Amino acid sequence: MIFPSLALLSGFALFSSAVAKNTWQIIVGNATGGIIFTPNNITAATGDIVVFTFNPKNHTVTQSTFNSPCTHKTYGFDSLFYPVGLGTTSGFPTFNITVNDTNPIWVYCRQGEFTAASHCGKGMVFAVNPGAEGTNNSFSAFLAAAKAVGASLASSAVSSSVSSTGTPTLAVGPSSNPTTTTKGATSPSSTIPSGETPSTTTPNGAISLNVEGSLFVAVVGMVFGFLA
Ligand SMILES: *[C@@H]1O[C@H](CO)[C@@H](O)[C@H](O)[C@H]1NC(C)=O
Ligand SMILES: *[C@@H]1O[C@H](CO)[C@@H](O)[C@H](O)[C@H]1NC(C)=O
Ligand SMILES: *[C@@H]1O[C@H](CO)[C@@H](O)[C@H](O)[C@H]1NC(C)=O
Ligand SMILES: *[C@@H]1O[C@H](CO)[C@@H](O)[C@H](O)[C@H]1NC(C)=O
Ligand SMILES: *[C@@H]1O[C@H](CO)[C@@H](O)[C@H](O)[C@H]1NC(C)=O
Ligand SMILES: *[C@@H]1O[C@H](CO)[C@@H](O)[C@H](O)[C@H]1NC(C)=O
Ligand SMILES: [Cu+2]
Repeated sequence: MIFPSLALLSGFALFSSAVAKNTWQIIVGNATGGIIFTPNNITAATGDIVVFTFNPKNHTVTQSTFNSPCTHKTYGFDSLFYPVGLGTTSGFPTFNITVNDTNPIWVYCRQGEFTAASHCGKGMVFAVNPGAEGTNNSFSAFLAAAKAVGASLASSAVSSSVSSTGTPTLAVGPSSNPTTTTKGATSPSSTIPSGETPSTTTPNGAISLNVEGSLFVAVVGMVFGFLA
């Protein structure tokens, strides 16, 4: 009997498509130490899986709320820190979330949280199912809210440095850092910039920018070195 078999097969096919899951690939950071999620927003269905792949630097994937874009949502997910050395080309660690409904999911990186070095404050945010462009919970509104947090942190860092007369102390290296907050499938590398830890942030936003600028030059040099 052929017909029952076909009916069974087509029934199975319908069932399969009903539960089919999409897997979304999100790059956290980039090869040159960028402070970025790529892509930074997706429209996903219930049951979809979002796979975050950690590129160089030392980022997290942490859930926030629209209204507090750079603060860990109570009971929200958090990947913890994944340090990946510059120049790493394989074996990147990953972190997955499952999309359980079609409500927006707001995400940020909490490196440098609550300081002028905040990655979130520099725009390192991501969203699943944000509102449409032009609505009050669009991705661009979320990004703007994150950057406003960053601007506020930078201006309070500058104003606090006005009253500071001491020389900024720069801790070198990750040796004093708690290991409990780091889950590294890739071993930490000495090429991770010291500016990636809260203890190394300077009280002056302008100094941070200069550090970033010279880091970028160094990184570009390294990348060309690797490619050459
Ligand atoms: C990495 O991201 C930064 C933004 O943080 C960007 O300026 C840079 O061009 C990116 N690098 C690559 C190789 O895409
Ligand atoms: C994340 O999802 C991908 C694709 O489904 C899978 O290959 C991988 O094992 C998952 N990783 C974890 C840590 O669950
Ligand atoms: C989806 O539900 C699972 C199981 O309850 C939970 O562990 C996970 O964090 C949820 N995903 C999100 C994005 O909240
Ligand atoms: C967006 O506006 C609606 C009313 O139009 C309101 O109920 C909702 O709370 C607002 N959402 C945000 C994130 O401001
Ligand atoms: C949201 O993602 C889409 C697709 O990657 C992109 O074209 C768009 O620029 C993103 N929106 C913002 C505000 O960055
Ligand atoms: C990654 O960043 C966290 C938070 O700033 C820090 O505690 C940890 O030591 C860093 N890891 C490395 C290897 O730099
Ligand atoms: Cu980050």
